[in-house]
Amino acid sequence: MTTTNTRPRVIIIGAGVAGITALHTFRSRGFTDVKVLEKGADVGGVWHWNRYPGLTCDVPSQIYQFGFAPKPDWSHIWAGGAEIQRYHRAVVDELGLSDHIQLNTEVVDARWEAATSSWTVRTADGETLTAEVVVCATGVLHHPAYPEIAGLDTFAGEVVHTARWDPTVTTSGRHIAVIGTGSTGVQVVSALVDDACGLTHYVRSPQWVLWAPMSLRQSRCVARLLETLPAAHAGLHKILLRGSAILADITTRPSWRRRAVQTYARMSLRLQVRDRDLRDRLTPDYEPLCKRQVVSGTYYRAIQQPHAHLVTEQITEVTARGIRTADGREHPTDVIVLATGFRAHDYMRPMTIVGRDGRTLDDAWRDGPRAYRMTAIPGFPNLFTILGPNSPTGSISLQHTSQLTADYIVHWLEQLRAGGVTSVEVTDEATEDYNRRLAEAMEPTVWNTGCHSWYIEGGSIDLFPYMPSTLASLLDTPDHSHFHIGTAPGDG
Ligand code: N01
Repeated sequence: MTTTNTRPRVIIIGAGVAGITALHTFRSRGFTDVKVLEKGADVGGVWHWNRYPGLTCDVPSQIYQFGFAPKPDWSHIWAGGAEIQRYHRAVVDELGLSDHIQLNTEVVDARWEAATSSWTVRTADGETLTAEVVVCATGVLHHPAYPEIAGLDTFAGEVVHTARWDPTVTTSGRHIAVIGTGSTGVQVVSALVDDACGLTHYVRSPQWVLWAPMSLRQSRCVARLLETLPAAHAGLHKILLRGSAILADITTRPSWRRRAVQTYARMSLRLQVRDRDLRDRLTPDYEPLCKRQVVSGTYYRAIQQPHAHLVTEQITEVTARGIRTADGREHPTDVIVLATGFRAHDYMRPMTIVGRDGRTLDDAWRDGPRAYRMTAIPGFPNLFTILGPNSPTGSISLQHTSQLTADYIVHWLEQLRAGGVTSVEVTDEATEDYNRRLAEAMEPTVWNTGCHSWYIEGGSIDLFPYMPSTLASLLDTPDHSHFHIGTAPGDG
């Protein structure tokens, strides 16, 4: 039976997928004093901040949803960004979570107060809040990475980053430059090319682009069936979770299945791009599946339109009129679209987080982010992260990982609720040991065979090598011997 108690008070930072999952999970387990502080003007995290043309989830929507809020009636198999964002808003409203989320509130500082075993949290507006527990659900893909290109600030036209899209920028009938060829660059090129007067895609490192029918609609009959048979819907979700584990396995471990997908990637390029020179320039210098996989049903067609151009020469500078490349050519441009990704290194920053004995997170993570079971950090009592260091990425459901981590945190909230326990802090030894085992587990995977992920390159957050089943078992047995348990005076 669920008991209610206002202690511990919990502050969750961030109202994206992880923050919404945590809020709902904690409340449904009887924790009533839970507040989410969200910097943005709405919930949704990346789906609130990213609004670029063509934004589509490249993970099927029937898996890209909360287990506790199934949505049978997605319009497409791979839903667009606006529909996903509406879903987040609807979930928050329908589950009665809105009143617990404070929008437009940026946390700038969180400090552990040993005397009261609580965190003091300050916001950019000068508000001060106190809670026994802080949960950072701040997301890795948050801070846009702006490239350092000489002259970018002298450009006379408009410059827009995909992660902060400006809807007032006109792209129709203009010459557009898109820089970057990750999942975002490929989507934005496909979306802008039709109405542009000319579009040039600047590709520093070509990517393998797996063909998939991304514009496929989900049939109304499927929606009706899933609506009528919730058990079948839940079953489909489970099957898709298993499928994502197989995909993660394909991505990380050498096998015949991996080779089959690699062949499919090569065929996707070969069959869609018949021009040999263009194909050569679109061919990466690494094996397929060595980076987070890009999926598109339209990119290769888009780049072959007569008014589309692929430029693989290095960019040397931006001039007032356009972009100059290493061959000395200046490419006239009206709008520069930066699809240059995120500063993953800045995870949980620029907040100042000060733990026990004045230790800052910057100190603790000087050699890179690390945590015990992806969520607890030595030196930071009563503080947890969701989708933190080494969390599964790529094809594994973020909602599922968030749910498992939130359930794990609930265990510690229950200890704090039971009375007597005032603080829980993972030990250094347990964290060391966990990260050593993590490195060992990665040994037979591609991450140690010269194949690097976007996470390793961009932010030293490695792909977690475990599958959802083992992930669940890693998170479901909190081990008290690995934690310092603080108790109130007199409680021993
Ligand atoms: O960013 P990226 P993204 N000059 O970091 C290039 C998720 N996502 O926004 O490879 C020229 O992948 C850089 O070139 P290089 C997904 O998890 C999900 O596309 O460094 N180019 C690269 O091509 C993904 O992993 C969905 O040589 C420069 C690009 O910019 C993550 O977001 C949809 C440059 C950055 O690629 C990030 O993807 C979209 C320079 N100076 C995204 N600087 C879903 O559907 C950088 N680049 C779930």
